Formats: sequence, structure tokens, C-alpha cells
Amino acid sequence: MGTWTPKWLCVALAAVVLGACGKKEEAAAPAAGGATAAATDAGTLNVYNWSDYIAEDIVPNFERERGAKVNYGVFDSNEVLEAKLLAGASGFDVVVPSLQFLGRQIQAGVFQPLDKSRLKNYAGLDPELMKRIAIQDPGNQYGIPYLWGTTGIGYNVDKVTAAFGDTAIAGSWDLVFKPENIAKLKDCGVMLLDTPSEVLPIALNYLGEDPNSTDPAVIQKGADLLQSIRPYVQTFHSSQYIDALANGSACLVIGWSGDVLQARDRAVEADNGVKVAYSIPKEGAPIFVDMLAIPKDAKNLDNAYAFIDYILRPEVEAANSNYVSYPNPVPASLPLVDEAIRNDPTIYPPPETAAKLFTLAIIPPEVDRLYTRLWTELKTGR
Ligand code: N2P
Repeated sequence: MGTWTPKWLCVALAAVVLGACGKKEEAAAPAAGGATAAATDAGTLNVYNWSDYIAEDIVPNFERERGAKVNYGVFDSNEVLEAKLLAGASGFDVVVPSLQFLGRQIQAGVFQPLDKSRLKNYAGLDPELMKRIAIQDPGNQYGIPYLWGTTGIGYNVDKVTAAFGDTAIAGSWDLVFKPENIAKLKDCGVMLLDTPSEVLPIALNYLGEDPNSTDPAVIQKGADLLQSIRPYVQTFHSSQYIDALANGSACLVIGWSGDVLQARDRAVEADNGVKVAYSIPKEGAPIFVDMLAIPKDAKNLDNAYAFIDYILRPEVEAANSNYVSYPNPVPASLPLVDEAIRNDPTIYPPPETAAKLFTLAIIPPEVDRLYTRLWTELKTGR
């Protein structure tokens, strides 16, 4: 690699159909101090982002440069963020939904259109990516891409090798979806993301169905597949798996690319002998783009724009990618991204892998309700 190659990403994103998502929960409460202040730009900024999703010095550096205090809260699922946004008066100035959730939140009137003249780094965003994003954010009016990634398999190299002789099996969703395979890893800990909006489409894709199907009979097939492996799943959670993989208490997860790679790095830092790896299975996997957006009722607009513009600096997004192992949408940052990350095919998938990635569409409310019901049944074992 070595050069920015957005073409494959475009191919993957071009597969966007109409709507797919779901419902769900959890994460630390936002420290939305200042949310009740009526004044504009009272020296604060309320940011609500995914957990484990920012280089540790970005917020302090911004605070120092801007002379503002950032209240930084975290969540670990789109469903949790969406519940807060739809309830209104969230107190947040900047939030980070995934594109397909942003799409339906735009329709619900949650965000304010962006004044791009206030973002001097806007021109540095990859134009091909922006074009694809416009399928779900028409005219790129509401969202700025933050980072992107894939949803695949995280695993403990030694445990998988002990069970199967080598790790080849991790290249296929067969590892997760064939009961006889997942059963072999049951005792070392299996965790799935607690997010129906990604796990159900993964199951459908594995079955050869449209991952974004809105047909209840088709969606039921995905739910049945998940029920068949339910006895082997220990936990549904969307952030605890990083530490669990790193400390050896989980050996198989459905997880997000950068999170699994952070687990790998934490194990190396801890020098505990645990080897973690991430795979994009050959049958295909979701590709997601997480989007910076400003709620309609945000109070600290100047700071919100300043923060987004700060993030878009090539050196800031490069530092971000280097820290969290997720690619970013600013091509000029690439020369500053560590070679080990730039050249890692599980972070920047090569074209043949990219061709198999699928985007998630905006699903209609009745499908959303079906997802939620099926997910509850799955988790509670009904
Ligand atoms: C960060 C996960 C972000 C990727 N922990 C999910 N969109």
C-alpha cells in the first residue's frame, strides 16, 4: 500500500440499499455538564463519542488550544445514542452516530445542517467517500466522517490453534455460525456485540441472504441461526470484549476491527502472553462509517465547529488512527499513519476483501421493532 486507495471503499459503500439498523443499549453516562447553561459558547463543549475511539491526547490538546472545557461522554452502541437523541434536549454539542443511524436521525429532524464555511479543513475529506456518504446523508448536509472500520471476528490465536490445529478457520464465519465449531470455544469465552443492527445482518449475509433484507421471513432465518449458537455465547456486550480478549477471559468475539486490534496491543503491553488477532471473514462483513454531527439544540456551536475542524487536521486524524487502529477519512493524514497500521490488511482491507464488505442501510420502523424483539428473545433465551 502506501498510498490512499479509496476506490475499494467506494465499491463497498456503493452497495448501500435502503435502510437497515436495529435497537439496543449501554455505556457510560455522558458528563453533559454545561448542558443546562443557556449561554452560547460558555467555554464548554459537550461531546458524546464511542468508547475506546479517540487518541488520548486529542481532547486535552484541543482544550489547551481552544481554552475550552470538554465534557466527554462515551457510549458503545448506536441504539443508546439514538435513544438519547430522539428523547431531545440531550445537551450534546457533537455526537458520533454510524452513517445508517445518522441517516434516519436526519429524517427525524435531530441535527442541524452544517455550515461548511466554518470548517476550513472540510476540503481535506476524501471526495469519493463523501459521495458515497451522500447516499444516506443527501448533499452531505449533516455529517462529517470521523473514522471507519469493519465488523468481524476477534480471537485468541492459541485457543483457536489448540481447538482446530491452526487459525485458518477464523477466516470464515463458519467459526461462529457452525455449532460444532463455536462449541469448541465455549469454555474459553464467546462474546457477541450487543447490537442487533449489525449482528443480524451478519447472520443474514452468512446465509446468502440480503443483509439489509426487510422481509420478516428472511430476518427470521438470521434469528434462527443466532438461536442455534446461543448456547455457546457467554456474553452480549459492545465494549467489554476489548479487555476480555486482552486478558484471555474471552477467546472468540464478533467485534469491531480497531477494538480487537486495541485488545491485541493491550495484551502485548501487559506482556501476558495472550495473542489476539482480527479477521474479516471471507463471506463478507459490514463496513461502517461513524459520523460527527451537531444536534439541533446544541448550545456551544462555535466550540462544536472548532472541535470538528480540529479533528479534521491531517496530523490529528493520523494520531487518532495510530492510537485506535481505525482508518480515517482524511487522505493527507496517510503519510503520518504508522506503516504497521497503513499496511495492515485487517485495517485497510485490500480490494479483494473490500469487494466483500457490505454497508448497512436505514431500516424502516417496523423492521427495527422486529430486530428489537428478536434480539430480546435471543438474549433472554426465548
Ligand atoms: C469504538 C467502536 C466504534 C465502531 N469502540 C463502531 N461503529
